[in-house]
Amino acid sequence: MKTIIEPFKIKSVEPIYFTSRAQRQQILETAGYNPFLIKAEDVIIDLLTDSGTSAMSAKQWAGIMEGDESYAGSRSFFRFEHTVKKLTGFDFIIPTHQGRAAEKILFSLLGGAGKYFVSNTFFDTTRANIEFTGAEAVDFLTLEGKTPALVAPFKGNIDIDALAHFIAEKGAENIPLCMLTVTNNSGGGQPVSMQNVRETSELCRRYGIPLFIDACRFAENAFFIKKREKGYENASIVSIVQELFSYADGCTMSAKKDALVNIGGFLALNDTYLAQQAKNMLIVTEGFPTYGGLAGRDLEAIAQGLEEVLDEEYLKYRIRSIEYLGEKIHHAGVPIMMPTGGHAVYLDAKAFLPHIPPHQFPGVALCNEIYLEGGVRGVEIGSLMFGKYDAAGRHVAPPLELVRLAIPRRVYTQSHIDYVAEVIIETYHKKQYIKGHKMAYEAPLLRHFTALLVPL
Ligand code: P61
Repeated sequence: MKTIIEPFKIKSVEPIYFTSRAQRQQILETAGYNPFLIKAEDVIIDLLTDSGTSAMSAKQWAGIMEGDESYAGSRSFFRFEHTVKKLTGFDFIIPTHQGRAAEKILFSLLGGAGKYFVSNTFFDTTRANIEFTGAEAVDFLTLEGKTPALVAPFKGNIDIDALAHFIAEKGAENIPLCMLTVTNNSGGGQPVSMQNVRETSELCRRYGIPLFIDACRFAENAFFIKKREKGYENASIVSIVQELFSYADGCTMSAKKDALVNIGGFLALNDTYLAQQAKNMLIVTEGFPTYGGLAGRDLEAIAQGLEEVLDEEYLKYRIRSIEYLGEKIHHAGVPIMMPTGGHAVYLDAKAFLPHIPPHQFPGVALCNEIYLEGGVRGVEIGSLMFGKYDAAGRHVAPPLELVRLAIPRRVYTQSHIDYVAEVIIETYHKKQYIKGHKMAYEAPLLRHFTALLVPL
């Protein structure tokens, strides 16, 4: 059969509340034109994030009941630890309440003024945790990855030559760590090839720089390797995952993505001394090392989710459902990041709204218009999230202005996605009437969460 179906049945449902266009106009105004400040109940289809929004399986819910809530030495921890070790091969597994808590610990230990951290692209929380220590976060995405309309198999790759040049210029002693984000969330959910991971690892090892994986979407990345990289056609997803981690010295993970849970994360690593320091900090900020920032039941659900996410039928459906939305709107002329990535369709707001300059936040304007049109919530990944000011106070735009429509795992059906496509295409037909926004309030770090804006 040609039709790829959801490889699950639905046992429990939640209502969707409908709003009128006039209501949504009012809601937007009240929210300061910032989609993060809209109440979830006022959203018809919520594509703000794929993080923590997965539907858990019956087996995960059963695991919730099975959770061992002992303070120390919980059985659930050992199940969690065993599963993570089997996949990553790392020696020390440290549970945290979510991804950024793992980042906070890692970068507090390695960071500081005068240090440089390098990556294909750091996600915003990672970048913020680095900058918070006084260090600099530097991205080396390939030119391919910065070209939205270009179709290429591994647009998440790091530019190895640029990285080598940077290491030679700054000195390896000033670069405590290199991180590869798989898939590359800020760059369109694009995968990183095994070859690129291997070559990055070789380069880093030559200079004694530890390589870490930001592993949030490791299974989706592995599926792309299987489908697109020569030599992996017949490899199992597990073996691809294991090979990928074998090139690294550690990872940070937000379990809220590919572990199919609503909360959780971990730091995993091989260095005994660093692991000891990390555990000491964990005790101060998160909790005892056999629960971190989590309950025993959360550890059970993560362990179960990490097994389920490796199912190839699931990954086939998952990647196809993203591609399906991308195909529909692309055929209608909507400019998107090509090809579609692992967890989201990214609209190219620069091409969608060429009349709105970056300092007027084209991505935010587009998000708000899509919400107004059909109650669909996406997230801007562009000047609001990543824009900076130079010494003269001028706005410095990031290379891409995107709107991400992130698809929660196992939550929406095909007709929900058809509805989203219709809303996007309708918005595209009205594009010339969409207006830019200006900032009314911004916080000094991660400003997009709380910013208030007004349409021009
Ligand atoms: C997301 F609007 N991502 O994509 P935590 N690394 C990577 C992530 O994608 C990531 C984290 C680390 C989110 C949630 C989110 O401004 C935003 O478990 C590649 O969320 O701490 C999270 O993992 C951090 C959305 C985060 C945002 C920050 O939607």
